[in-house]
Amino acid sequence: MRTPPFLAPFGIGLDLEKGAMVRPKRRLVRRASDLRGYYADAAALEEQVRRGNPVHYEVEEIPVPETRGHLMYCISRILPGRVGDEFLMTKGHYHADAGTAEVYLGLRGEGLVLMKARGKFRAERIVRGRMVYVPPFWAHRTVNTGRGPLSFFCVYPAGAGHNYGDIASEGFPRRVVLRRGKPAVVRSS
Ligand code: M6P
Ligand code: ZN
Repeated sequence: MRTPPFLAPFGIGLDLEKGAMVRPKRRLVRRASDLRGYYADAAALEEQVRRGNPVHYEVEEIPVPETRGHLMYCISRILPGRVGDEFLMTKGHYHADAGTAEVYLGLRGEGLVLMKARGKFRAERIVRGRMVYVPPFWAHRTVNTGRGPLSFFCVYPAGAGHNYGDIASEGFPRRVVLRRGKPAVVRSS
């Protein structure tokens, strides 16, 4: 195993009210067109792509080396809205190094962290002041069920990597949809 790169300590600003990183150095922006194949209502997604291809979520980082020993941290912000009746969500992933965990801390808004592993499924609520622990081997996807943006802080081993392929092909066993005016977790058909 390689020795982690030696770095000087540093501090950064987090705007906890906005749920944003102060002066992020890297920003991952995912728009409707990046989410093709993830939502049940593909036609509703294409309609969004045609109508300006809006941003669905963003991840802000001041990155550290992506190697063992370091901890990557970020703030993710999922915009409010739906594709058809399904609430906006992240793609979701396993870690490429599957035996690595992740911690989320809710900063703003409300949502659910969907997790699956070895035939099991769990959904944990995420809101300001609530921490969600994603254990090793659990795929994770976050859904914004609120009327405003959902922001959360994340920390995970910097060498973990993202495995999207398995989720892109298998999906999650449940979806989060609007039913009678409220979010509901339903079986994926
Ligand atoms: C969280 C973390 C990030 C991830 C982001 C968006 O903040 O898990 O590592 O990139 O959510 O999720 P995804 O990569 O699944 O689109
Ligand atoms: Zn992760």
